[in-house]
Amino acid sequence: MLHKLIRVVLIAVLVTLISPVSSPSPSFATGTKTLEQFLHDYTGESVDVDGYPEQPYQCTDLYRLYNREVVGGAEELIPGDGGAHSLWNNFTNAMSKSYTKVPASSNARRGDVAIYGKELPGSIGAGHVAIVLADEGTALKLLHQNYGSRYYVTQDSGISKNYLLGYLRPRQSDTSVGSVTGGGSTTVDQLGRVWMFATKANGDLHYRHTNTTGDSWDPFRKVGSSKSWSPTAATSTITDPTGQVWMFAVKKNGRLYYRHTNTAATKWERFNRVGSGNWSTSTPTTLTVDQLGRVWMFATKANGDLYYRHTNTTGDSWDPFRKVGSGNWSG
Ligand SMILES: [Ca+2]
Repeated sequence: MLHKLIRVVLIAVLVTLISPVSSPSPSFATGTKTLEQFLHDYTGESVDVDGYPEQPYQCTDLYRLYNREVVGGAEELIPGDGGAHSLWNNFTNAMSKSYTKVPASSNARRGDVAIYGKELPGSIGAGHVAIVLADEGTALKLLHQNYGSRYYVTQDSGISKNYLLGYLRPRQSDTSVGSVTGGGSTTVDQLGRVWMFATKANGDLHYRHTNTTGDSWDPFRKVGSSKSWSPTAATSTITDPTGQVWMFAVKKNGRLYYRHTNTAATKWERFNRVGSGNWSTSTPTTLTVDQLGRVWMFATKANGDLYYRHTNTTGDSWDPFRKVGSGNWSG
């Protein structure tokens, strides 16, 4: 029995070494939706956040929803004269906390906000705002509303860059993440998307994933409260056979949390706290999935006691924790 346990632990340790781990938290400080979920929720729908004007479905309504639900930016009215061009021409201090301005001559990234000027033909001096889905060179693939007299949200390729003022790039897509000691973690979901999690040295935890073809990234998203995660224990992540992506992370105060996505991996279920304890802030939780589809977790307490448990085959409940050996494991 002991040998078997040691073998399981060794395998788990090997898995950890091969695939780095990272840490999660209780709610988003930024947006609550991924771009994928946003596309799923609104493509083909008519959206209005202000009940204005007579024809209420503007391009700016979709921008405000994107800012609220995906970027998590400050909630405010469109500045200047209220036209979409004002998002660039009258960029506010509040907006600068969530976006950086990127010139129209730069390559766009998926998730950027594209803004067109007042001279855009047919815009009646308002310009246009849209979410970039892809940069096609001289044209863009965009998600937008009220384009070509369609008063609902569409995805269109081949939209010209003529009259483009520039892009507002969500600051979450800043790529300078990763702590010196904690490392990151990765998993591949059942759609073939690569997910990465990494904690900054200041305790900010970020993640993002590729599209299904692996040739572009969604914007970074910040997990839970700022600066609260242990920068010395990497987040742990794994995908189970039902398609759920799991993540475990320990806070600086030793509280360990986990959560997983739905089976389509389009949104997160709520966070759960693991036990009541004082977990190691330097040792990542180790995860593996067995042939029955059960998720196993191993975690070390601050005092060196090592525990493990696993889910049932449907992944909706855990076996009791068991302690490994007599303690004093490396923390
Ligand atoms: Ca409106």
